[in-house]
Amino acid sequence: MADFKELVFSGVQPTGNLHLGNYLGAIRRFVQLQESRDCIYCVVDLHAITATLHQPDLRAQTREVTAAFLAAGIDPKRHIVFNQSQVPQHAELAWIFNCVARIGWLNRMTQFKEKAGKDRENASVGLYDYPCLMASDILVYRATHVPVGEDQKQHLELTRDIAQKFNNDFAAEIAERGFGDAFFPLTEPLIGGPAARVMSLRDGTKKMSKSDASDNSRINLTDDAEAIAQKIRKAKTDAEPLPSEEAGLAKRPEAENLVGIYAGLADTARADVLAEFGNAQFSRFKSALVDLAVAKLGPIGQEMSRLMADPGHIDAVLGDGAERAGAIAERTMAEVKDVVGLIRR
Ligand code: AQP
Repeated sequence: MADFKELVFSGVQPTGNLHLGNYLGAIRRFVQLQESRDCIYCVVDLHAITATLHQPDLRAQTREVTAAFLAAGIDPKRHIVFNQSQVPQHAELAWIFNCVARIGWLNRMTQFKEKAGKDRENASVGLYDYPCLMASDILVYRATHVPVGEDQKQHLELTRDIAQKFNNDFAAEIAERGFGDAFFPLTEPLIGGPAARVMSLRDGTKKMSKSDASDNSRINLTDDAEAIAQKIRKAKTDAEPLPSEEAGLAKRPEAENLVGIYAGLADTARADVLAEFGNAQFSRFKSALVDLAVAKLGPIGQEMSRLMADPGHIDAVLGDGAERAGAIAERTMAEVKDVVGLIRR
C-alpha cells in the first residue's frame, strides 16, 4: 500500500445541544491528538441538514460547535478548523462516491435505520446517503485517522470499503498517473477510552444524544454548574452500592455509564475509579462526579459563551480554515477527475 502522510480528520454536526458524549467521545480526543499529529476538524453543516433541511438556528449552531472546539483547546492556527459547506469539493467527491458505493452497503447502515425509524419512505435521500458524504469529508484530505465515538464505527468501515473499491476499480489509471498502488488510504478509526459511548442519564441502554427529547438525559456543554449538578443528582441508578471490580458493572448500565463518565473526565481507567469508589453509595459517588464535571466542563462552557458573543471572530476562524482546507481538497478533486476521466478546466 502506498505511503500516506499521517493526518487526522473528524467532524461534528451543528445540530444543537452539544453534549458530554460529543465531548468525551470526540472533542476531547481531538484536543489530545493535536499535540502529536496534523489535524483537520470540521463542523459538518451539510450533514446537519440531512435529517431536517429547514433549521432556523443552523448558523448559530455552527458557531456554537466552532466555539466548543476552540474552548476545549483546539488551536486553529496550528491545525485547520472550518465548516464543511465552505469547501464545495466535499459534496463534489460525494457524488463520485455515490457511484462507487453499492446500495447493499448503504442498506446495512444501522444509523440510517435508527434515524429513519418506521417512517423510512419519508426519510430524505440525504439521510440515506450520509455515509458517502462522510467518506468524502475524510478522503478529500486523504486522512489516515479519524477519532470518533463508537456509534460511527460502521460509517468508518464503509469509508474504507469505498476507498478500497475506488483503488481497485481505477488501479491502472492510479498507477499510470504516478499514485502507486493506492489513491486513497484505508482510514483507521480511533475509538476508545473509558467513554467511547456515553449513555443517556435517564436510561443507561440509550446513547446520550442531541435529539433526545429530555434535556435531563444529557449534560450540555453550555450547562452551568447548577444544571450539571441537578442532572447528575437526578441521573438514574440502581439500589446497590458501586462494585469494586469492573466485572461487577455487568448488567448495571446506569452504574457503568456514570463510572465511564467519571473515568473519561478524570482521564483515568474505570478500574481506578472503582478502586476509589468500590462499595460507595451512589450519593457519595454522584457528589464527587458533580465536583469533577463542574471543574472540567464549567470553564469550557464559560469560554464558549465568551466566544459566541463575538460571531465575527468565529466566522474569521472558519473562513481562514476553509481557505486552507479548500487548497488541499481542490488538489485532490482535480486528481480524482483525472483518474476517473472527467475533463477539467
Ligand atoms: N453518546 C456519545 N458517546 C460518545 N461519543 C458520541 N458522539 C456522539 N454521541 C456520543 C460522537 O460525537 C461526534 C460528533 O457527533 P455528531 O454530532 O456528528 O453526530 P451524532 O453521533 O449523531 O451525535 P448525536 O448527539 O447522537 O446526535 P443525534 O441526536 O442527532 O443523533 C462523533 O464522533 C460521535 O461518534
